[in-house]
Amino acid sequence: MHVLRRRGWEIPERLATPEHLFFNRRAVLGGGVAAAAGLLLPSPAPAQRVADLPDPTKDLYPLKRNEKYTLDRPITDEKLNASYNNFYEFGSSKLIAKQAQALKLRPWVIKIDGLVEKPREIGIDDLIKRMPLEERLYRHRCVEAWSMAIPWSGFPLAELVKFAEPLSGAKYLRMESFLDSAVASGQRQTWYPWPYVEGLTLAEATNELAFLAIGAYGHPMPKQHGAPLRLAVPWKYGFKHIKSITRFTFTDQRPKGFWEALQPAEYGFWANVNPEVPHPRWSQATEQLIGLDERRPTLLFNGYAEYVAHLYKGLEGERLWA
Ligand SMILES: Nc1nc2c(c(=O)[nH]1)N[C@H]1C(S)=C(S)[C@@H](COP(=O)(O)O)O[C@H]1N2
Ligand SMILES: [Mo]
Repeated sequence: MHVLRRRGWEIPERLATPEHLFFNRRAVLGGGVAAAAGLLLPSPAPAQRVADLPDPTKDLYPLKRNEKYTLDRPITDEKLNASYNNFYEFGSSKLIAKQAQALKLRPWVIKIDGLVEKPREIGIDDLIKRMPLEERLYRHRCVEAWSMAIPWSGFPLAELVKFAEPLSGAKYLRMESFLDSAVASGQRQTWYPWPYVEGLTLAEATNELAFLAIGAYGHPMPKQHGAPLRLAVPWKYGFKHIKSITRFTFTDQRPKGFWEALQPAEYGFWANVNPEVPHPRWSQATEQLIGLDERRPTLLFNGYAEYVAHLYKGLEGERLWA
């Protein structure tokens, strides 16, 4: 069975057809692909077969590490990181890794719309092919006062912005996660404002630190970390790091994030890390390093001030730190 599925990837049709059309057609045609590949075996149900395809990005790894971004702490143990997650689509506990395996990663179509030259849809693999890939070591500081350090693989968000060709009126980038309550049980909890949304100013989105991750720890992104495409903005609290993105919208309206929509008294748009500004219910002065028996003082902008402090000049009157 494995060989059959693998060959499905190698047929010329895949190379000649935009990915999202290919997948859609394939799902419709079912056994047609196997027939085209000259295989006469009966094929399993199309939906099941699409979900079981091997990850087409796995041969990209390992990616070359960009040594510019260094850590002041060890990389978090991979197993721990993969079993301690926030992904409310799959429940409010940290133990959602198992449930998250229900997420189907292909086809994965990304919509780019709003104030752009030309709205478009692009399959994740077609997008990845166009982007300059690298590995970066980033700190991650959750608003809940714990932190990790992760080797992400991916590409600068600025490259996606360039690809999208925003119009001059675009001031913000709104990002949206997948919406599928059939696989994500948390999305059946209708009191949450699904889908998960986050936003950045265009100046933030094109800052060199803003990164779109497609992998972690030298391989494709585990589902629980937000495969196949997840944001990393390490100077901001963790909830800005939207997972499993399906849509990028360029707009002149400040986007309202999932947590801001749910609890505006506690969570806002900027959400920059600042140890001196407490959350309404707890201090942000220190953080627990996950996997290490250690609490450390939290750093302003999570230690990334030299890259991003200039973005907030003149905005001191705003609520920059929640
Ligand atoms: N779609 C989506 N993205 C999300 C979340 C979520 O619940 N849903 N949680 C956020 C929070 S609060 C954190 S701390 C990080 C956790 O990422 P990790 O599980 O890879 O550590 O994801 C962020 N992105
Ligand atoms: Mo978080």
